[in-house]
Amino acid sequence: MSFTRIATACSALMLGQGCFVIADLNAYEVDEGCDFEMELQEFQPHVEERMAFRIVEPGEEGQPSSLRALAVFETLGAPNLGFVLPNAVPPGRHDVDFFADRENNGYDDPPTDHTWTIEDVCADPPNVFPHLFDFSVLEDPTRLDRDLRIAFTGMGDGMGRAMEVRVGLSAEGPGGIEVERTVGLYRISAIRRSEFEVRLTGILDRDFLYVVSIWVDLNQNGTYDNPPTDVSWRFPVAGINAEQVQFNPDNRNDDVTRLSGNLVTFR
Ligand SMILES: [Ca+2]
Ligand SMILES: [Ca+2]
Repeated sequence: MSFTRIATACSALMLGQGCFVIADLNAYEVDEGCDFEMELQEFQPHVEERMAFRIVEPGEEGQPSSLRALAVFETLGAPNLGFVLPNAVPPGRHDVDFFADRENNGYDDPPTDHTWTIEDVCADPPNVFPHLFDFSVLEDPTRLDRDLRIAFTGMGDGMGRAMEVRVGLSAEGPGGIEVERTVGLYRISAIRRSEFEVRLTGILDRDFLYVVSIWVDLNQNGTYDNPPTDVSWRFPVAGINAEQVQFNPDNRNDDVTRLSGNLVTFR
């Protein structure tokens, strides 16, 4: 079954009990922390590279920092772009450590990778950041005990299209699942294979329930459009099971989402 047929089928089900409309990710209520708002400028050297952004809580003296949220761009895809992770920064001072993974082999100290830190991300958002050659050695943060690993198959209909995976920490509220905090974003600028894996390391706790939203920019306009123009899915994942998630659009009967607005925007 194609992406489009899945979306149409589930849209019809929305009238009944099979699907439900999700909360607007851009409309999270922000607690004492803030949205993580980042704006990159003139990142031409890294358009074809993987980039990772870690929101970290600095440790007490001599202690390592702790990872609180993670955004990965596989690849960056554009020299000028902004993104917002709704309510991703918890209360208290948090920094963002980010790097361009120049050999696609994970973090290396500069100048092998290009690496930067912005302190206190909630102080003056958005964090507008022109490309600089003033690099910081990044600390390896303490992580939570679970990765999110999604094995994608049957993604041939999305070939060449951008795809996003969003991960929210969920709390159950009246009327069903309610997403409260963004802990992960994984963006693929163009799907290259029908089978691949997405992995966000150390952002989940085994004892919590999360909500994963996935969308594919089927019409390639760089903007999220409600199904069936684009396709999107949403499903809960328990932290304990987060390292063995299987995703094949032909085999799933998840709730089709109607996200509103993009987390990532190109300038
Ligand atoms: Ca590297
Ligand atoms: Ca679109």
